[in-house]
Amino acid sequence: MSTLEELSEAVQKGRAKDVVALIESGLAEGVPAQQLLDEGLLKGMGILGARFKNNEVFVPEVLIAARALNKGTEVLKPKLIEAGVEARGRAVIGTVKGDLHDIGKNLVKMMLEGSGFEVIDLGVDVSDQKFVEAIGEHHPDLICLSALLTTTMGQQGEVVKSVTAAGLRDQVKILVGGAPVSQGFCNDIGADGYAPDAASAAELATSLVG
Ligand code: B1M
Repeated sequence: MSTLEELSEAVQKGRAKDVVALIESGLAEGVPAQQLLDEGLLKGMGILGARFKNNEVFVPEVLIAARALNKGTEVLKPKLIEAGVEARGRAVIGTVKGDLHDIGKNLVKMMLEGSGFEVIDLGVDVSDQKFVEAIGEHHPDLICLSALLTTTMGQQGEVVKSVTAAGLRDQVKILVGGAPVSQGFCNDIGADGYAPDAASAAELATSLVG
């Protein structure tokens, strides 16, 4: 079995120590960090996600796998982020209220940092009011909203409404993303931009702020 296959297996089994060890040995062998992320960590989570959908595995297994994946991305982070990038702006990021999924948000955060943004991470289950308060506190250029559930994506619209009601809409750009979100949805709720993945989110953030 190749390092990438072993890594995918280790994520599916939620073996955090193995995940970290395999990434370290993969990097030492010269496997690119992006390949370890895409073809190891995220591939493993994709396979587990399909099994989750088919009721072959349940929330505890997926949760343990997600923790292992997050440990792995911590090790990869310095390799994925280019050193010494000039500061571009400040972003506040969070997963919206009612939603606990943070893997995608963490990747977007990492790519933003890699593009020179200072990122304030509000975590998961963040209410529209918390985002409004964060604008007052941190004065960001951008607010980044992640949602993974069809039942929580509407919260992104609530954030846009609350930021507008607070009279702060012209001070920040609002960027949305997450598996059920689309460009059409972004237009409907009046956000400034939608990105399908973490790398495009960082590119879009740069162009919105620039
Ligand atoms: Co959840 N879950 N989950 N889950 N879970 C999904 C999302 C689901 C599709 C699984 C399924 O049924 N096939 C389904 C949603 C169905 C729907 O609404 N359409 C689902 C469900 C139903 C649930 C629960 C309701 C299950 C239950 O309890 N019965 C529950 C809800 C809990 C809650 O949030 N209130 C639940 C719970 C969980 C766990 C806690 C067990 C765990 C999360 C752990 C964690 O995040 N720390 C979990 C996981 C891991 C998943 C799957 C398997 C994987 C999600 C993931 O991390 N993908 C997922 C199925 C799947 O996707 N195959 C599933 C990898 C990640 C890198 O991708 O997050 O899409 P993603 O991020 C991408 C892009 O979307 C984009 O960039 C990222 C990287 O390129 N992106 C942005 C994300 N945010 C962005 C923001 C941007 C721009 C781009 O700009 C700001």
